[in-house]
Amino acid sequence: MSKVIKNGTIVTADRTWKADVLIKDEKIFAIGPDLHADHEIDATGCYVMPGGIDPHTHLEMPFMGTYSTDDFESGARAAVSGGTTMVVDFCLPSPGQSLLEAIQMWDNKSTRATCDYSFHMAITWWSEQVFNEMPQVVEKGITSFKHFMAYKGALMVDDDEMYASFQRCAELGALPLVHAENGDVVAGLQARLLEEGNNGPEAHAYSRPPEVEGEATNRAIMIADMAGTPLYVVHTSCEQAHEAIRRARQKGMRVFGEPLIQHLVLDESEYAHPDWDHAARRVMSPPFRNKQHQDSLWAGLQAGSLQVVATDHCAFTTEQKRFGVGDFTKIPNGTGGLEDRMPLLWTYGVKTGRLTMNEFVAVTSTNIAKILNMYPQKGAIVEGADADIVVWDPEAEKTISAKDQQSAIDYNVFEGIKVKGLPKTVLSRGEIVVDNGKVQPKPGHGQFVAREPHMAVNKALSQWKQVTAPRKVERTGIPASGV
Ligand code: DUC
Ligand code: ZN
Ligand code: ZN
Ligand code: ZN
Repeated sequence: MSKVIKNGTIVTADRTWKADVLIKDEKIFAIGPDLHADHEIDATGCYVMPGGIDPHTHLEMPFMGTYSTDDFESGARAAVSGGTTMVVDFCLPSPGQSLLEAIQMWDNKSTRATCDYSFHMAITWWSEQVFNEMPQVVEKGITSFKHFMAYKGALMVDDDEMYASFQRCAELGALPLVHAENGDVVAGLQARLLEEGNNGPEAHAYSRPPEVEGEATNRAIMIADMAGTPLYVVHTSCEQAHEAIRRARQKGMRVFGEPLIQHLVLDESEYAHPDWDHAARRVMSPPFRNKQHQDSLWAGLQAGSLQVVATDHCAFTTEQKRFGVGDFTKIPNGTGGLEDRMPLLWTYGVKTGRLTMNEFVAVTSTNIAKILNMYPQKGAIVEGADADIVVWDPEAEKTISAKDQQSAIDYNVFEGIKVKGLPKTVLSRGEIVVDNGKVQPKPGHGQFVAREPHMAVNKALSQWKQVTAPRKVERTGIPASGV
């Protein structure tokens, strides 16, 4: 059945114009005046934009002795209800586990997704096996590899391993990603804070100051430069990290930075809240920062030195957060945001005049589609693109509340915030998944999006070389214990 979105104003990353959009067989078939189809969607007074892409989610992920509560079903429902039509989730092998086996697990988890999805692969350990599996991962359409510079003793990779993996990425045309925090310093600060009797959620923020992020971001950028590869820095939360990215870009390096909506909207005062649960629910890494850091992130989005707004959606219930009563290092790290990213960014970005509507589309969809090499299948309103479209009502308002959210957790870190600008109708590959503000989940409709590698720097693949004495890695099973 063909569909047409009529009477709206199309907003893309590069232009704004009035036209109808005709959809056939999951794709955009035509764009122009006066189009007709079997089913008409009225977009009078609305903007018609590429569906959002959230390139940073952790759905049903084994982490810190538990699993994040939103899975691909509730997570994708939350995504579409907020205008996001694609997520890129982190496939996370436990140290010692085969990358291909981990993909199998993520394939099984994602079968009930309502919207399309792709994966990044996490490099949580380094060995000849990992080295040899990386090309096979790329062949499966997973062309980005995440490295944790924090979570020492669990997910963290050392510099020699990171350098070796970055070189491997360079020759495969894959994009390395980093979680940039100095894990050694964080571990030291955590131990000292606990020794001094600081065991509450506020100590989480003290243990991860902006300096640990700035240092690690600089280090990752320099290592990427020496390995000859671009770099994508996830959850850039502070001026120190932003400054490193700006400087690298000015030198001609392809380094990308990704602020989260949480860091743009919420600040460190949340951790001083007298209610333990309130503060613990907001524990994530990196932690929320002060106003100066927020201003830096907004400036980066405006100036183009930061390119993408994501969520790092990793949702834990209050009960799970309470694993850390008496020891903040055991509070599962993570917050939600999938559902609220686009309305919040519209409210705090477009409505305040910080971002144009076209910039809004760029940072919520188009830029990451280009960075991850899936443009214009995703992130575009052009003939032939997937019909992932949000009809956005700039006049619709709501107050964010856990009681009407799709996420499976029992609270919302944005509770009580008023947003103006909401999705009215959302299409995922031509299927209506939000109809007049009502979510119509289609579990299983979502498909895996395979991505091509970028042009490889060096097609002649290298041979395995041991970097230093092999790290002792024991199969820990799933979930990764102690992580
Ligand atoms: N940070 C979080 O807060 N949660 C998941 C992983 C991460 O790096
Ligand atoms: Zn007509
Ligand atoms: Zn991270
Ligand atoms: Zn993350």
